[in-house]
Amino acid sequence: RRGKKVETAAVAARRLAGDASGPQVSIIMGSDSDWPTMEAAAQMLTDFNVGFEADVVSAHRMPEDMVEFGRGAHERGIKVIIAGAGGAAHLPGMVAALTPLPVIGVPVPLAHLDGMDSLLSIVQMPGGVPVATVGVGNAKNAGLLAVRILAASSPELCKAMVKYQSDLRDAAAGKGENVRR
Ligand code: RP5
Repeated sequence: RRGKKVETAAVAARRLAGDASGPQVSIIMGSDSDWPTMEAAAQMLTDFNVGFEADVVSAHRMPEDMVEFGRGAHERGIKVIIAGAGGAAHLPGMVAALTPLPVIGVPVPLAHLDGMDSLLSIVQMPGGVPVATVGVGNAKNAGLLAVRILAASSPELCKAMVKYQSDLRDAAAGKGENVRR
């Protein structure tokens, strides 16, 4: 990051989300340094026209803010939380303990251990406190999973997801033609 201007998560989220009022999804992360990974979730939500907010809520450096966020998210109308963190990645699990909402965890890979530390910290939750964990660095799938959760009660979003899947199929089949030739 040094020497390079990095757009902060909150600023970039405002840019992507436009004027979206009443966000349905909250994207939180342990540090601004997680944003280059987490941005893919914001992009998916933007593509499906789902309102979201994004900010840094560090479990270790801002524990009181994390508790306030976790206790209040559902009262603010948030429906799904996407939480990303790297290393000793306690944020998704702690927020899942505080909120009744579904929490999707994104293991952010850091310089050491290739994200295995983040993955195991997020995925190994005790029974009773679920975190839907996506693959290491796969914030795109976190965004898509949030859309699918919302689509269960939104015919419009469900239709958009069916179209997305049909496009995926066409793209894959198109590539297959090249292989067969
Ligand atoms: C974690 O520590 C964050 O989620 C981030 O992945 C990692 C490093 O944070 P910085 O030192 O870059 O702020 O809590």
